[in-house]
Amino acid sequence: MQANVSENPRYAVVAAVQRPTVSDTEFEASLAELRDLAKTLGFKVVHTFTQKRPGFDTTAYLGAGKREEVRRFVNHEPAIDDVGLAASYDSDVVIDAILVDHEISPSQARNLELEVGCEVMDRTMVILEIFHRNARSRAARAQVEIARLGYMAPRLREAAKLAGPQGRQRSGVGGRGAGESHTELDRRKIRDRIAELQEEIVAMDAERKIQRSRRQERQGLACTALVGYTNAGKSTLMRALTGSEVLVANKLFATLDTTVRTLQPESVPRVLVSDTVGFIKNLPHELVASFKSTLEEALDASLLLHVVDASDPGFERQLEVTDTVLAEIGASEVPRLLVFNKIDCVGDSVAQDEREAALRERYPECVVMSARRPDDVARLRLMIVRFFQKDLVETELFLPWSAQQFRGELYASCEVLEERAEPEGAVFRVRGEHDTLESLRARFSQMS
Ligand SMILES: Nc1nc2c(ncn2[C@@H]2O[C@H](COP(=O)(O)OP(=O)(O)O)[C@@H](O)[C@H]2O)c(=O)[nH]1
Ligand SMILES: [Mg+2]
Repeated sequence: MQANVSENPRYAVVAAVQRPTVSDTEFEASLAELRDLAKTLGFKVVHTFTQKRPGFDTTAYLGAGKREEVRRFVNHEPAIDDVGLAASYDSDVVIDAILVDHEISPSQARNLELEVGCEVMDRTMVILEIFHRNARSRAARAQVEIARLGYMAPRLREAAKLAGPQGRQRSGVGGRGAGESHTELDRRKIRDRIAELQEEIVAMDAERKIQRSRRQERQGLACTALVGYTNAGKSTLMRALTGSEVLVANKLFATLDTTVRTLQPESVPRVLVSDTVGFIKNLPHELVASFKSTLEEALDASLLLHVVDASDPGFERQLEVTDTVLAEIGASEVPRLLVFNKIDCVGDSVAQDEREAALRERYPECVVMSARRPDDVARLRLMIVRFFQKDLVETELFLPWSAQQFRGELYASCEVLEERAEPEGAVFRVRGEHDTLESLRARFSQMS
């Protein structure tokens, strides 16, 4: 996901209505999550507008006064009551979007867009865009397209109204992809397309399972994937573990994206780390299927790093949901390392020690750490490497002096722990895969 953080920053404001049934804590948590999601899309959120209302009316999500406040803010006009909002961001910044923390109706969106003068994206659209960017397999792409079509269908007519007789296309994120190419389609065509995609998914399902097992066998790659809720620190850990921004130049992944990198410093075997689309606390139910299929790519990993924000009061529930969903997509069999991150965010050092002890007691195999502490990251790296080395064996190989041209190959195919010279040649103490080492041994013995 990190790779998609936009080349040129775009700016947005967030707006949300708090209804009486929603507690302050819930409301704040949802807003914080929306801001995280916005960041994932490359938006810089410059302000959050909130309002308490008993409900929404059918045409307007925000009240008239609030809409005017947002309009003035977005258009760099002074605030009405001199609250000083307009001065809180640079005058040359252009606000590209207003992000609304609910799924709003097409007409609510259209009205707000007309009034404020910039694109409106609701929570569902923000999430759909993230899935769209993260869906890599054909099945995931199809699933996300279904969700997008379902979402866009009722909005197309509103978009057409907004565009006016010239048929101007909506710009920006919301108008791209499924939206853009389907503006002319009527609802029947959308239904047909959805049905077609669903058939494709069924057909792909079988094929995909075969591909996955083949892919792993063939490549023999050591892959680990980071899974967990948005904001748990997956991308931060990914960066800390892989260090460089260098793309993995492996054919399998080169076409995908930069969310796959090599564990650094490199190990034997070389370990690939991949980031996945994060779990979302307030995931609209119509997006569940596309979320799961986007996450399914985590199944290609041999080890899952389940990252949990230890400082989040709701972490236990998140942990359960993650486990359940992983089971639903068939990932229960994939070995898993439970990583409690952000321990540095839990109060003072006494509180941190207490939390760590409690976590260790409850989840004996877990890692408790902070992605901000290099020692912790190094420790996690070692655990990952150990996992992939557990099937490796140690042995000694003898290479005659007359066959030193094989040194390079030896070093490339296993880890050399020690090397010593003997009268007839060099003896290497090595660690590697059993089969690899035995085939080397067989060849070296022919040399003497
Ligand atoms: N204090 C602290 N902050 C962290 C830690 N890990 C991540 N963060 C911060 O938490 C926020 C979310 O991290 P990110 O990696 O984007 O989470 P993701 O959504 O799981 O990819 C960022 O602001 C990070 O800088 C940690 O261990 N300690
Ligand atoms: Mg991330």
